[in-house]
Parts: sequence; C-alpha cells; structure tokens
Amino acid sequence: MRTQIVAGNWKMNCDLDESQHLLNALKQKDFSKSNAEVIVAPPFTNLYAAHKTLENSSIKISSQNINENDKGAYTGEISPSMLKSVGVEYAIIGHSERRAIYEESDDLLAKKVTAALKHDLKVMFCIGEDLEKRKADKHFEVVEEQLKNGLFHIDASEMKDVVIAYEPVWAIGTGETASPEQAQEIHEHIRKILAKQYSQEIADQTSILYGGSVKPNNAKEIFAKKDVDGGLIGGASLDADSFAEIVMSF
Ligand code: G2H
Repeated sequence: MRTQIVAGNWKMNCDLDESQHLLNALKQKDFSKSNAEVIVAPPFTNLYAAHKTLENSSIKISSQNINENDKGAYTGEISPSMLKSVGVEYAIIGHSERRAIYEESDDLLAKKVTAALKHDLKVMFCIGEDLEKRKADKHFEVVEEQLKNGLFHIDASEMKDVVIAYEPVWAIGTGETASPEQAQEIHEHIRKILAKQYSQEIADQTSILYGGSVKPNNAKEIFAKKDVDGGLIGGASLDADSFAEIVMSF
C-alpha cells in the first residue's frame, strides 16, 4: 500500500504571525480520520517556528527549495543540513515556478536531489508540462525527460525516500484543473516509466501526487483515481478549513 500524502505548498505567503496562526488552526484539526500523511511547506523564515509549533503533531514539514551544496560562499542560499537542523523532513525540488522563474535546469535539480538524499531529507520531485506541450500532445514525453534528467541518476534503493508530484503548469494557480481522467492517465504513465527504470515493485511503492488548483470541491474525485496518491496543494493550503477538507478527502 502506498503512502497517501496531502502537502501544502505555501509558496511566498505568510509572515511569522500568519504562519503561526495557520499552523495552530491546522493543529486543531483532527486528521486521525484521514489516511493521508499531512505535510506543510512554509517559507524558510517560518520553518523553525513551525517545527516547534508542530512538535507534538503528526504534521510534517517540508522546505520549498534547497541548495545543492553542503556549505560555503553561496549568498542567500539554504543548505540541506540547515534544513535538517530545524526539523525539516522533506524538500520540494523542481517546482515549475523554480524551473520557469529561476531557470533551474534538470542538471541543477539532479544535484539538489542528490544533496537532499545525502542529508536524509525526503524529496518531493515535481514534474509537469506547460500548455504548449499539452496542446502538442507532448506531455508524456516531457515528464519522461524530466524524470530521466532530474531523478533517474539515483539508485533504486533511494526511491523509498522520493515522492513524485505531477503538476501540469497550465493548471497551477489558474483555477483550471486536469480532469481526474487526465490525471489518472499521466500518473499511470509515470508509474510505467518508474517500472521501466527501476522495477514494478518500486513503481507500485512510489507515491505520485497531483498538483494544480486542487480545492475542497475537486480533491475527492481526483484522489479517487487509482494512481493518484494525494496532492500538492498551493492556494487552498493557505486556509486551514480548505486544507483540512482536502486532507479529509481520503
Ligand atoms: C501547484 C500548486 C502547489 P495551486 O503549484 O504546488 O499550487 O494549488 O495554487 O495551483
């Protein structure tokens, strides 16, 4: 049985007060009725306080990014061990906003994956095509290339610490969502690629999340699909009630 996950990617939202407010509201929710592992990814500045606030909670913490180096002259960057030291368990790597706005290449992302795993951080590796590629029916190829170039340098034994998040760029923050059928189709394809690269067993064990305008009113339908193991939630994760409702969709 694969781990079902609902992760909130807060992006560049919430100062410390707002973050604490949201976390305290999430702590009040009874997630024990859901089968999903719950993760939040606040901005770097809120991670330590989040760790302290969530100490007796089952909610786990992720960073939204990571630097690929151990330490040194990388002004403005945050290393994997720094994240570990403030209670972070996951790192989101390769989010489409990092790929598009900050021009993070497959090569760089591959290094970030290696760095995260080296420091015992689990990886949430994001892939997904833009509208142009979807219209050209190239989405299957795009995700395969992204996996090959950014993730498949790791060993089969390391895949237990990797979660994949499929996020079609055309559905991110746009209010547009892939249909449950579109999500299932590509998740199944991703699982086949994992089986080809590693093994059927690894493919069957790897959680594949869907991301892109997941809301309380569409989560259940999407999560019901066989190869969708949860969601990476942006906008709707900033409201405790909405996020909790999505978690409860499992
Ligand atoms: C996709 C998603 C979270 P949203 O970026 O990673 O954001 O749910 O706002 O589309």
